[in-house]
Amino acid sequence: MKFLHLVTLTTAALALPSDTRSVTRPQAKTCTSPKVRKNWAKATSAEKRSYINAVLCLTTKPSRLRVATHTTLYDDFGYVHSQLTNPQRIHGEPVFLPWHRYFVQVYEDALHSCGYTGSAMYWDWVSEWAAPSKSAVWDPVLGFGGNGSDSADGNGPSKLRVVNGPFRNLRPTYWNGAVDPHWLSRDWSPGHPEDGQPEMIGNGYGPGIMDEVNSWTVYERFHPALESSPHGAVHAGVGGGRGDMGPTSSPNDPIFFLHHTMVDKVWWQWQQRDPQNRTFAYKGVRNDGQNATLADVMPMLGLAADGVVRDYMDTKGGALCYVYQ
Ligand SMILES: [Cu+2]
Repeated sequence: MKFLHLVTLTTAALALPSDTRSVTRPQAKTCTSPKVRKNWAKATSAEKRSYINAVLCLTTKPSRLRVATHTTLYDDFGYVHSQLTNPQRIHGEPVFLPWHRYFVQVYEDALHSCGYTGSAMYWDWVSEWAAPSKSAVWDPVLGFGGNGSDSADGNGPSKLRVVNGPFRNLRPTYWNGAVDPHWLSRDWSPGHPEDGQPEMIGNGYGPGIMDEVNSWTVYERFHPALESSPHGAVHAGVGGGRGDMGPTSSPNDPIFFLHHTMVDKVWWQWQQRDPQNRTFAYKGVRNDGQNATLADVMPMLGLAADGVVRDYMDTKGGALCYVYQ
């Protein structure tokens, strides 16, 4: 029943993409002391511990969606992302950037409900592209653990269980839209030194690609460049074929949010280079064939209120109040 209800809601939202009646608009407020989003590698041990504990705490909170029994608030993020990817409503179209910006904010708010007082943090893969596996984000104590292993107990050969770190006993419920409880998995892409290719498809987010992405001056060119590589390369580099970062349920891997906070930082920096022209620059063709507008509604399927694109363009206005370090 609940599932059918959700499907109905989704269909209605598709039919009325600019309908704002069911949407919560932010109260008029000024952003006087924006939160500062930090690089994970530069955060203090106490900040990292607090973040990790809050992520684990999400697995103890009841689901806001209740679409399957025994799911938690942790699972809701993978579920919502999966549902909105099939049919495709949040990738390959202009809403990709503001929707994921909103999604990261919803996640940060959820972490706050678990005692975390800091801001979202990012994995700076732009500066770590040459040796991504050496990043502090994979630390087994103050990070997210490392690669998966096919010799580990549990998942069988189709998913490589993460064997160390604070999330080694994490059991996400969904896999690519289906109920399929499994251990958190990663399948890092190997490097090919003979071809000068770094591990985890590092050249997909190296200086050459980033210069190209940042060279675009209009949103309708900048957005697709950012979404394909680097964004897609990081998903594929970490998730491979047998890890959670690959399929549509990629928010199962807590690194997803550090990755998407970095994507958001790259967009923010692009906006900052010409704030007058770029803060509200939003253009392109939606997957339904219509032109994208700032009044477009961004669905959250009950995880949070649906949002309006305009409220998520300026990180120091509308529904948001943060900057990047
Ligand atoms: Cu996504």
